[in-house]
Amino acid sequence: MATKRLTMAQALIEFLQNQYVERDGRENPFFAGCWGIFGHGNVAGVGQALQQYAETFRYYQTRNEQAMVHTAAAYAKMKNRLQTFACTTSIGPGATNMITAAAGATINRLPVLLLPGDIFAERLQAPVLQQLESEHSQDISVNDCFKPISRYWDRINRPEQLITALPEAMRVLSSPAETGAVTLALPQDVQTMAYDYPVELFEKRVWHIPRNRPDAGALRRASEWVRQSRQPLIIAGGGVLYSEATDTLRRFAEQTGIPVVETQAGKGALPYDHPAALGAMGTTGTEGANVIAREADLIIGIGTRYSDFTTASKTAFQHENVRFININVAEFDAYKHSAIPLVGDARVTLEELLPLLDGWQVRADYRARAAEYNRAWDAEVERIYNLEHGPLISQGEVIGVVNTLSQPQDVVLCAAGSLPGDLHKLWRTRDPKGYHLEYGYSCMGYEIPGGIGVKLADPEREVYVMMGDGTYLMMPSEIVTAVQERIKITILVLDNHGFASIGGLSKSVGSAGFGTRYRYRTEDDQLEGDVLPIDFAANAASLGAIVMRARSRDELADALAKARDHQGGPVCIVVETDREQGVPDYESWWDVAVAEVSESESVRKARAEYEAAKSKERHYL
Ligand SMILES: Cc1ncc(C[n+]2csc(CCOP(=O)(O)OP(=O)(O)O)c2C)c(N)n1
Ligand SMILES: [Mg+2]
Repeated sequence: MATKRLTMAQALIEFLQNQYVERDGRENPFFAGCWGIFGHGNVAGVGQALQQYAETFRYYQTRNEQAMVHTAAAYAKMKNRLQTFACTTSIGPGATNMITAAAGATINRLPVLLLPGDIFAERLQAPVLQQLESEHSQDISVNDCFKPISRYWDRINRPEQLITALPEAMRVLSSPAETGAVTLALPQDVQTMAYDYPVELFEKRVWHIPRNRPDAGALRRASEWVRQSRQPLIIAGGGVLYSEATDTLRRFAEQTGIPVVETQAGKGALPYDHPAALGAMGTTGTEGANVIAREADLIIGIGTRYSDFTTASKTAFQHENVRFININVAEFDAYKHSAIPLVGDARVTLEELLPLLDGWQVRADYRARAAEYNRAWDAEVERIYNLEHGPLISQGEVIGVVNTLSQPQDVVLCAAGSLPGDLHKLWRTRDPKGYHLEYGYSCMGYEIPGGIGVKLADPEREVYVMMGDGTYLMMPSEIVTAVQERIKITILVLDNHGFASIGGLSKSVGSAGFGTRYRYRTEDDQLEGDVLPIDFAANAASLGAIVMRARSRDELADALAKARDHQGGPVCIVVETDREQGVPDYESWWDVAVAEVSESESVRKARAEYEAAKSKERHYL
């Protein structure tokens, strides 16, 4: 057997650069490179190897390990999971900094390969700098914290263990059903150990991404349920986009007349102006989506995991005999709500279901009702886009200006705060990849690193990163990365002096917005003094971004035009918005548990309202 003598780290990088994926005849390398920060736990092992392979496997520097995992996940999302990055760190804090974003990747079902350095396998040196010791075992390090958030986890204690670990890592990363964060913990001494690896390990390997087909019996039963239904509704989730099933979905909706609503991850499945498009579903949904969902007797969930925002905390579907058909690559999701599980790829499953529905469609008045809701919703969007609110501009107007001045293929990106709900309702999507919300983990700080990932994945598109002031403060540091890599993203910071979203939530649970404003501490010990003097524009400028401030719609339009012309680095536009001018809710609810006992009258009142609303929650058995 021919062998090649390499360190474990060299073997790892040589393997990674030879992994490819193929779907529908299109093939590409699975890894676009490696992000990292070096410390003693990886500099001599993985660091040395990355230097050795630098010409064929690009290394990117991040400022914060959490950020680079967001970047990798956003990149993978934009690439419909067909390409991602590896991420290398030192041991200890460098490693655990990745945990938050790794959980985000796994929740959002996005592949990322994590390569945290680990404590010496040899152990003699213990406790090495940054080692958390355990009194009960020498077989534990902080990297064990990755276990519950990884879809595959391994520790490479001997160099030859790579030979069996790497194919498993690739199997999981490239599996549409299994994918998420994959962690290979790499003890710093083992990274540097040489071994005679079989040369086959380094040959080009293509992982074929399957389009699995559902069970024929389940398909037949599903088609019978559709034919029996009077008011069916399709919920399009992220799986529709990952499967590139949007054209098929459109044909399906047009032939059957079944209206379509969208989750955060599924927004863009149909263009906003398609007559079957009822827009956002659930807690942050449109009126049409939520009224039709309430009455629907059959829900066809496609590529959705039915988060509480989609089901309005299990209050969205109120028809006495509502039934579910779920199309999902993951059995786990397909079985939710006692559905007929169509375990399979969204595109081929819709292709197989459609002929079974030949000659059937919804009643004409139901089709017309959906089209009417689509038109009415667009009028509502138009109203909010043009509020002319003053003296400070409203968030809805900012969304309107950005949407109006962006091109159909441009990407809006967001993750946390009040913007995700408003964007879900208001953004007019014209392209399946034009709307990028990280709303599985809704992780503050995702936005700037996420924007970098999207731009790297598709440099032809303009990327609009929309974020609140709170989330900006979590991770502004990646502006430096965008400067370093000359990555053009347009960052819009909507400054409303703290957490408008959670402040509003706090009021709704009777707690008056406690602790959610960015204000000085007062003499009577309240965080209710003057507004904190944070200069976001100066902050962004200090990190190297081109900055502009906008106080009105005209100034914002002007700034966006200038931003479009600028190339080769990040632009940051800071807009002060009116915290109190929110976008309404439409026929929906979200379960946030309210204190059962309290001395506060407002909390007791909120609790009473809460119990009334909660009574509508249902099991779907
Ligand atoms: C890492 C993280 N911590 C906490 C939260 C909970 N949270 C959700 S929104 C929010 C406030 C966001 O503030 P900002 O970015 O200013 O947006 P706004 O609410 O003002 O629109 C918080 C604290 C979160 N989503 N992520
Ligand atoms: Mg804010």
